[in-house]
Amino acid sequence: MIRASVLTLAAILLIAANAQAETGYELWLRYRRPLDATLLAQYREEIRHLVVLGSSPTLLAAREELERGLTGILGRAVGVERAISHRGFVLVQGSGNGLPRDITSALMRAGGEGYVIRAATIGGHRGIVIAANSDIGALYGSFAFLRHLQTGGSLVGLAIVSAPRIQLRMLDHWDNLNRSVERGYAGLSLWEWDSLPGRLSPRYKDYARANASIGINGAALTNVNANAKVITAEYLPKVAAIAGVLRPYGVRVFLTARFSAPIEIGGLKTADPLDPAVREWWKRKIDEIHAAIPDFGGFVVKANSEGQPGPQDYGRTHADGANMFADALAPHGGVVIWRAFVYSSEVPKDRVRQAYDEFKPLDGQFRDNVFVQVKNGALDFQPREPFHPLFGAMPKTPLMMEFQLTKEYLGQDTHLAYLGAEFEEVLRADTFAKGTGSTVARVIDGSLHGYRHTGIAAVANVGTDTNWTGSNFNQANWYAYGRFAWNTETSAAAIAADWVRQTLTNDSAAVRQVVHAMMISREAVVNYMTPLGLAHIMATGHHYGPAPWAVLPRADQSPVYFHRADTLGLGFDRTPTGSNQVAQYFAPVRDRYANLAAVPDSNLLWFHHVPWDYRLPSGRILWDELVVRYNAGVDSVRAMQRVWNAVRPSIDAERFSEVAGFLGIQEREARWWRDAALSYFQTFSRRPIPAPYDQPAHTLEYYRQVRCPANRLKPRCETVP
Ligand code: BDP
Repeated sequence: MIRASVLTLAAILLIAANAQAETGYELWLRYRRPLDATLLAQYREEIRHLVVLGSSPTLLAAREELERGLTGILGRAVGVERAISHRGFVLVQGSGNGLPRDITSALMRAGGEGYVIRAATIGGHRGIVIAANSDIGALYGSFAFLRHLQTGGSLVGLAIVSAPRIQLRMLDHWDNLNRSVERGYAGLSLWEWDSLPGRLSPRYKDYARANASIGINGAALTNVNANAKVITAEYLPKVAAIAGVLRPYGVRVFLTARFSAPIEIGGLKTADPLDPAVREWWKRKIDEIHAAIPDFGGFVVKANSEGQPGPQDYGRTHADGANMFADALAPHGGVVIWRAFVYSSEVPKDRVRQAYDEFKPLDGQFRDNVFVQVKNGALDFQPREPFHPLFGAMPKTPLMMEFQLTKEYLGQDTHLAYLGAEFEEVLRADTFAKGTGSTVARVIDGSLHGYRHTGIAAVANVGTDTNWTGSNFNQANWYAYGRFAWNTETSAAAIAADWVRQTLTNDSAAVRQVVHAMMISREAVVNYMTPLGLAHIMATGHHYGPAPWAVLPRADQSPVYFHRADTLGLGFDRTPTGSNQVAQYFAPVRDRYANLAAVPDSNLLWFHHVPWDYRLPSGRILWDELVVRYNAGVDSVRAMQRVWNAVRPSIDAERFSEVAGFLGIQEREARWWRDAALSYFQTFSRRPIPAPYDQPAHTLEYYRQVRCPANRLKPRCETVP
């Protein structure tokens, strides 16, 4: 009896020691021992000591990460040695010096930032080589090796070569200097401006590690709705301190430039980009920034959009504005990232036409070090949009992609929506700019038009929440973005599987199920929020929850402007009989979108105003199809809940219950979306919700009264049914 309880106690202590609390803070860099005993035995056999050749800060970072990672994965310390002396080495170096010929020739395919990971015999000893043509490549290779182990990869015949397809892989923070985050749902801004540069939060380094582990190499620290203060002498030392922590991890710092800064902080009377005094002011300012941050990446600029100042205030073009910055940044090797998200103060006939109409004519007028950054769709980060027509339309201007990780319109912190599926859909879309195969991926990786430089960006979803991203599953979007930025041709499902293995569990059956749930999650959100090509029917301001009925003072901010429901039908006519926005696409995309019989269901109401009784390829009329889709969205969330419950034995208690709680909210809110939207659209269609589908739980009036607090930090809507 006594013996049994001693044993039980010992067992409990052992379990407790193994099961570290899973707060989510470690992200995908958890480095737990593999579940599979054979694999663990192989790793222990083949990995015995670490040899890192070189002592740059970047190689020290690689060594530190490998020590940490290998210790965790092997469950024992790994010796660090100066040279290979026996079998089981892991050799890391940022050059091909002294390596076997198969490795040096593989390095020719690795480029400046890529890496080679290979099983090798050196000096008669067997081991593994992680080599690159630069120290940062060696760091990326070290992370890739750890990922290989974390995802259960074998060491037998190991031979990996990898290089990024896109040069600049950015994370854009929309962080304000008061530490609030525009569209942030994960706590405060990571940047602790008040205590910088004196105190460096340990988070800065962990943030840099996470980015480097997925290949992100640039971070714009501040909001596109910029504050000129960040480039004053008061703030530059603070920025420099952050840059100092990120530098060894290959992450260069960028800032957002407020176009009117010469007036606001420079005492000038104008910010006219052709005014010599203004140009001189920016030149000096940029020299000053570079003196503080020698590898400063450049500026991200939002101009003449949503009330932000810009060159058009002085009768100048976007090119005039961008080129002014470009000229001042060029001597330092900096770039200007000029955003194409322009949303003017005049109400246009069709808001989604604007970026193309303003930017396309400027192709060829930008300096060499200018990027134009284009959102994935022409409206604004909706659950689904057709790809932006500017992709393919500016062969002489390097276009950067801008995705949004923070899920402003996809349920924010609470709803599970894996964006890998969206990245894949957009990147694989064919623009037909140069015939078949002119994918968006090939536009931004530069191979279609021979761009002189290439880039991709995503609006970050990180903050001070312990788990970084508000919910554990939102981490997957940060991760997937980095992996797609490195390799645009990768698959969302493969990335999801890696993330689950690194982050949640290595149990193969559970991995399959969770990946399935992730892969249906984005379509679920599309279905219960904006099926069949609907868009922007979210509540005003915070964009959380449904308000298709909302009419705002400005037409093109109103849901009714976007869905155009009337007694005849639903949807925005963008064909030649309407705004003719379809003309911005190349043939045959344009013809397909313009043709009601050919347009994909997923974009139907984006391009057409469709009669309620129009029959879809499913055989159902529009109204019935809408009912089916809204219900499919709810059903998918329930399916995700079932998956989550089924994998419970494989998931730690902390994260299991966090996710289960959020899925509960999501299920309730999916029904809220469905019932609110259908009861509203029903006032136009005047058709019944067919059996066997649920009737709305409440009256339309009830849904119209539901309020969410305007400034949601961790908001919950009042009376969600
Ligand atoms: C919209 C956001 C707004 C941003 C804007 C932008 O609602 O907060 O400032 O995009 O991208 O999605 O500039």
